[in-house]
Amino acid sequence: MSIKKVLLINPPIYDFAAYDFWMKPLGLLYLSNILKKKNYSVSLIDATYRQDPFFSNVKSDDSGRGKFYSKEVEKPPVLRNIPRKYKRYGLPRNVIRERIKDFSPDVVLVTCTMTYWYPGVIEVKEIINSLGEKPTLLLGGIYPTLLSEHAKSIGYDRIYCIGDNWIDELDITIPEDFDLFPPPDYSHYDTLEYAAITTSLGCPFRCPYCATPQLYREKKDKEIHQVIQEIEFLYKKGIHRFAFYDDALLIPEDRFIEFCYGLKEKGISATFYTPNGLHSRFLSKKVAEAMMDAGFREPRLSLETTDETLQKKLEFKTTYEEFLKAVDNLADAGYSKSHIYVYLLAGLPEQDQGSIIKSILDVGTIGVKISLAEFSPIPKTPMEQSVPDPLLTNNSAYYHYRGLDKEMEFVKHLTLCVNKRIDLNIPVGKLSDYL
Ligand code: B12
Ligand code: SF4
Repeated sequence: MSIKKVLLINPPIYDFAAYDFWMKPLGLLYLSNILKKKNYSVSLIDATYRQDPFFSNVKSDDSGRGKFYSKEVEKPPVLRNIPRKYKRYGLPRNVIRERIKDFSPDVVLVTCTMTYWYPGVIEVKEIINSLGEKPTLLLGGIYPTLLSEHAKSIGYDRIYCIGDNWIDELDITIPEDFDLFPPPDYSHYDTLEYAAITTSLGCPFRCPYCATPQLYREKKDKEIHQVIQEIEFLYKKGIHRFAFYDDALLIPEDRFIEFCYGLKEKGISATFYTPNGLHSRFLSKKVAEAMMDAGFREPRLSLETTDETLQKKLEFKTTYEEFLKAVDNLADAGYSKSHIYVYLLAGLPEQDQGSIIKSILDVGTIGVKISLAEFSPIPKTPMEQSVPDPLLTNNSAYYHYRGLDKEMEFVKHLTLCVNKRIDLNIPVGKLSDYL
């Protein structure tokens, strides 16, 4: 029998916290168009699509973000001691089951973005097993790429890592060259508050805590006129918010500036977001002006720490001076400092609490807001750690596992207070003000 129907599934999320921070299964959306070119009939079940007709009363903020539908679930034994609620986010199991049954696929492609989200992958397998007819079940994405042996043990018919470009069961190739990728296929969604988009895959830096260098040997760019076309197409369909998934959007600088002016030339008057931190070193005056002009809002910068010794260990992605210059450039281009967010890493090995606190106060003092990213060790990176179960590398579980609850609670509290003071235009002051 020849294969006709292919179902793409973005599974529900099992986590202590999850928020629709412009989250879309971009990998599956590219695959959808690759499959359609080969005349497959393709359908998508995105369990975390908040505008799904199943949900009612969905609220979003001004930027299109919002809470997922969730239900508390029992913690797996390895997480039992974590003093937080564990939840399942997304469409209920029976809804997913019915939709799979209705479509009756020949092949099912499941993705998984975070290594510790594998319980959703197991759930999809269980649902499929409970159905009469058994489609071919394939798993791909970041989880199987970083944790192949673990992923194999779940029992899918086959797993695909990033770089395994030939999909045997479907007779399709994921192009090696990002230029040859089709646009992401957003036709599966009736309503969209935003679209995720990327102009590139990979990053030229090699930060020891990050998986990107393990996923992509080098940075691969798409021709900017192609990305502009993709955005224009969606814009004409009424989508006016875009979130970039690039790891290194500003590199090279000239390409980014050309991109911004290209958007303007096409008359695209949308709002653009950068949920992944921007590289301060490349945020020149010209880049800041182009960003402002094109409609980039709430820019997010990567800094990680203001501690120079630690910065050296993190391979100098950016220096504090470069970061200060980037903030000045953004402010000169018209961004209010209180609308600029800065990623700081907390809970790194060899990072004591004093160093995190100092970073928070340093950054707060210049009047920009802090976004705290909790460190968790990622498989295959130089900072990988051996843990009894990948679930323990969940960023909300790992610091508990290391006995750092009190310290992390305090730095999170400090971040909230500092951000509040910035909103209220009150001087950030010193540590003793917060004790
Ligand atoms: C965009 C992004 C986000 C977005 C949302 C992503 C999403 N949809 O869930 C935001 C900004 C919200 C985010 C948040 C976080 N992220 Co993030 N994020 C990324 C990023 C940059 C890109 C992912 C992506 O969509 N890539 C583009 C698509 C096209 O690639 P893809 O999904 O791999 O798909 C390709 C292939 O895999 C294949 N494919 C995919 N599925 C399938 C299925 C089959 C069957 C087949 C054959 C093929 C296939 O097809 C595609 C074509 O090439 C990655 C890094 C990276 N460069 O991958 C980090 C990454 C996934 N994030 C990471 C982390 C740590 C986080 C945070 C925890 C950060 C923090 N400390 O706060 C949070 C957690 C969020 C939460 N709990 O809700 C880690 C993952 C860690 C882990 N243990 O797995 C990564 C790898 C970055 C890193 N630091 O190393 N993230
Ligand atoms: S600059 Fe960002 S994406 Fe690139 S390796 Fe470092 S942390 Fe990863």
